Amino acid sequence: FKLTTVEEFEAATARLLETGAKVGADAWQFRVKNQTPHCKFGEEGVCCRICTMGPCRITKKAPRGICGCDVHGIVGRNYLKFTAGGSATHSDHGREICHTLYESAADGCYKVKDPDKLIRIAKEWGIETEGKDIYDLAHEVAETGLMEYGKPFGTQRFLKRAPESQQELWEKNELAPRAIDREVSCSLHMSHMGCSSKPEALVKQAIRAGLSDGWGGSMMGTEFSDVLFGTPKPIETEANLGVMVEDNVNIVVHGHDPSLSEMICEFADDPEMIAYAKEQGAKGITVSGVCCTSNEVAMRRGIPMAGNFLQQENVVLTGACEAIVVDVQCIFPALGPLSKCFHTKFITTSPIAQMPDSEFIRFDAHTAGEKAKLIVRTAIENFKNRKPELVHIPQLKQKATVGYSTEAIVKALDGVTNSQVDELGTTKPLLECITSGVLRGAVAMVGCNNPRVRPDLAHIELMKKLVANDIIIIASGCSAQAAAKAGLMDKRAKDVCGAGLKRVCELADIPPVLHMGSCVDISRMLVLAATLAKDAGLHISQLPVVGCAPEWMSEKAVSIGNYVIGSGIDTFLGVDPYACGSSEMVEILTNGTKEWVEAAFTVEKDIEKLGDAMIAKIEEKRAALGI
Ligand code: NFS
Ligand code: SF4
Repeated sequence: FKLTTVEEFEAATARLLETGAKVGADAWQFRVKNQTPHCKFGEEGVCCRICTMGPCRITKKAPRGICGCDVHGIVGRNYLKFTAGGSATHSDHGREICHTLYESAADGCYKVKDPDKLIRIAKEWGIETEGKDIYDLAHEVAETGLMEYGKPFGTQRFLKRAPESQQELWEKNELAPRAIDREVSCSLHMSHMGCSSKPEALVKQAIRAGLSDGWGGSMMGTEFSDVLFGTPKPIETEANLGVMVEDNVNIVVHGHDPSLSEMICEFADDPEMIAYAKEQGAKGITVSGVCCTSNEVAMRRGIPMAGNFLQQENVVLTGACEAIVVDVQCIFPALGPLSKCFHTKFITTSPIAQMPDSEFIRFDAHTAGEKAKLIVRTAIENFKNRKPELVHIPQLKQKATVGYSTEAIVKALDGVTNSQVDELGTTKPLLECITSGVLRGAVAMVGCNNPRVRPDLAHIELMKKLVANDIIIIASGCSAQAAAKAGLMDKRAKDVCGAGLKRVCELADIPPVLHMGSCVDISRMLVLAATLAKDAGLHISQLPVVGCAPEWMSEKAVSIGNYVIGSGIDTFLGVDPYACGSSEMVEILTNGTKEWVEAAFTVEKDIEKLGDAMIAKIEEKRAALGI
C-alpha cells in the first residue's frame, strides 16, 4: 500500500490536457494564467461598488470612499456580503431538501428511509409523534423546518443541540440566529450603502448569518437528507478518475443536492437500463461523482468519487464521459464549451444553476423518477458518439472507507472500549482516547481546492502531518475527496499515523481520516463537537479540536468559517478572505471574535506553519485542561 502523490495527480492531469489541446479545449490552468496577477484592490477587499457614486477603492492617497467610508467599513461590508452569499446558498440547499421531504410519500419518488431519525427530530422539536403515519409526520416536520427560514420570532431550533454555555454566549452577544432568511436579508441590509460601517458590527452579523447556516439551513439539509436517503454508515468505495470505466456508459453527477443524484443512481442500477446500455454497445453503467453531490452518494451508496472541485474538467477530458449531470453550486460554466469539444452531454437540471451550452432537463420532486430515467437514457444513447481516439482514463484510484456520520463514528469508537467506565453508544470512548493522550486531538479538514494553492497539496500534506502526530481527522467536501484520492481513507493508511492513532484505527477498524460527508454535513461536525463538549462537561472551545480550510475558495466556505469560530472552534485558513486590506478587520477576525465566541481565525499561507500552528493550538488546549 502506497499513498498517491500530488505529482501523480498532476501527471494524470497533464496527460488529459494533451487531449484537450488536440480538440482546442480551454482549461482552468490556462485561465489562471490569463487572470494573473489578480487585482490588488480586490485581493485586499478595499474596492467598494455598492453604489454608483463609486466604484471607490482605498489607497494611501484616497483613504475614504466618496461617501466617506473608510477601509475598515469597506472590507467589513464586503466580508459580510460574502458570508451572506454563502449562508444563502447552503441554506437554500437545505430548503430544497425540506421541500423534498415535504413531497415524500409512500407511493412517491421519495420515501422516508430513516424513520427513527425523523421521529427523533420531531420529538426534539416538540412535534407529537404518537400514532401518526410516518408521512404525515414527515410533512409536519418538513413544514416546521421550512418555517425556520421565515419565522417572525425566536431563534433557530437546533441551537438547543449546543452546550448550555455556548447558547449563553450566543444570547449574551446577540449572535443567536433568528429566521435564516432574516439573517441573510439583515446582512444585505446592514451592508447596503449608508448602513453599517463599523467592523465589529459587520463581523458580528457575519457570525450570526454563518450560524444560521451551520445550525439552521445546513443542519436541516443534513438531517433531512438522512431521513430521506438514509443516515450514512461505513461503506467501501474508491476515489479518483480511475473509477470511470472505459467499457461502460459513464454518468458523472456533480453539484450538491442529493435529490437529483440519488435518483440517477437509482435508475442507473435498474436492470432495464443496464440491458439498454448493453444494447447500445456498452458493458454496463458507471455512475461516479464530483464535488459534494459525490460525497452524498458515496456516503450512502458507495458510489465512487471521480474527483473534487478542480478535477471537474478532467472528467470530461477523459473523453469517456457520456453525461455530466449537475444540480447546483461549484459547477464551472466552462463545462458548457468544454463538453462541446467532446461527445459529452452537459445536463443542467435546476432553475438555480442555468448555463449556456447545456441541455436543461428540469428536475423536480414530482417528476424526479421520469426525469432521472430520461437523463440515464440520454447518457446511454450517447455512448455510440464517443470518439475512441480521444478516450483516456488515467488509471489512478484509491480505496476508501467512507460514511462516517456522527452516529457511525460513535458506533465505531465503541470498538476502542475495554474499560468498565466507558459507556457504549456515547462519545465517552473517544473522550477517553483524547484525555489519556492516545489521541492528541482532532482536526476538521474542510473546504475546496483552489489554484491559489497547489491543488490538493495543502490538504494532503497537512493531513499526513496531523495523523503522524496522533491527531485524528474528520473531513468533508473537497478536502475529504483529496484525502480519498491520496489513499488516506484506506484503512491501511494507519501505517502513516503515530502509534496512538494507529492503535485507535486498529481497535475501531477505521481509517485515520473519517469522511463525514458534504459541506452541509459540517453540521455533523458541529453536533459531534457539541456532544463531546456536553459529555465532557466542557465548553466547545475547550476541546482540543480545530477547524481547517487550507485551500478554500467559495462564499459558502466563509459562511462555514464564521459558524465554526461562532461555535467556539478555532479555524485555520490557507487563503485570506479578502480582508487583509483592513488592519481593524484583521485584528477582529484573528483575535477580537474571541471575546464573543471564544475562538478566532488564523490565516497562514505556508502549509508547514499552518500545520504547526494547529498542533500548537491543540497542545495549548490540552495544557489548559491539564491533560
Ligand atoms: Ni464546499 Fe461542496 Fe467543494 Fe468547496 Fe464546492 S463542492 S459545498 S464549496 S468546492 S468544498
Ligand atoms: Fe464609494 Fe461609499 Fe458608494 Fe462604496 S458606498 S461605492 S465607498 S460612495
